[in-house]
Amino acid sequence: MSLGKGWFTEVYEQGGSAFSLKIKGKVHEYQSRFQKIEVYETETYGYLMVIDGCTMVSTRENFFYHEMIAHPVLFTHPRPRRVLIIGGGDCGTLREVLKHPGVELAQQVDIDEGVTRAAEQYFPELCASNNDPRAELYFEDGIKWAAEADAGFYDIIIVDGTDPVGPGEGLFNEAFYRSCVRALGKDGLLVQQTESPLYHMKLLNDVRLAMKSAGFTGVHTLTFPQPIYPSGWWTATIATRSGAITGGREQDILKKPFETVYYNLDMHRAALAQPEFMKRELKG
Ligand code: SPD
Repeated sequence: MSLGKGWFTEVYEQGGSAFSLKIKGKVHEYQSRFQKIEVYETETYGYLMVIDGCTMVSTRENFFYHEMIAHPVLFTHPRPRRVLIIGGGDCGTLREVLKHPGVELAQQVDIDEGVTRAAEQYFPELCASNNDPRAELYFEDGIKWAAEADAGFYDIIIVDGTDPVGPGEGLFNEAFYRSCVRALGKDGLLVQQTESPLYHMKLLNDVRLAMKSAGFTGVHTLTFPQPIYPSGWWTATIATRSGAITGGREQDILKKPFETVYYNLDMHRAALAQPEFMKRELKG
């Protein structure tokens, strides 16, 4: 059976697989200087943002990604106050970061203003904290931003980029991680979306080794469901400026003063657990 008109399909050629959503129609299309941004209204997933043909966020399930890229790392750092988000233009990660009352400053640096403008229109719930006095939004090159940041300024850097092609490519290499090591304080942590554990083991290992070579002392890859991305399963890799990554601040997770849909202490522990093939194959 072939799906055509009335469906959005992202084909993942290397995996020999595809993901489709039934759509009512395309409601937004914008070719920015960097990439093509589209938004579809779907039958059952609300709105769907697509960049250069790849699914980014849907109304129905973005909580998996945004909660899991933000809360595990924020609940691992002993006292996160200054957070830098590189990418993240749909503002969903920013909203999760600002749920933490101890955060004093959250800067979001995305190269493409077009992503944020589309999110404001079709995903206003993700942009709900954009006017929080602790939030600063910049539309600049995150690689340059990290390279020019004051040494030791940030507690946490979250790299919420696209796949490692196009504008996102430079966020996956040692030179970028070196800038991040410099920009982080002594307990500093970086977390980055690192693609699918089923399809992208080489990339995962390249990233982990590059993080170590750049000066991070420990790396840990966590996994979580991601229904709209290739394979339906995704990773984020946390890197630490000093020591190793152990569990989170468990008492604080239990008492978290905000609502989540997916994240809790059990999910934090589950995300840190490593399946056998990852124990065998992960390097770094
Ligand atoms: N295959 C798509 C990977 C995109 C990861 N970033 C998504 C942005 C959500 N804030």
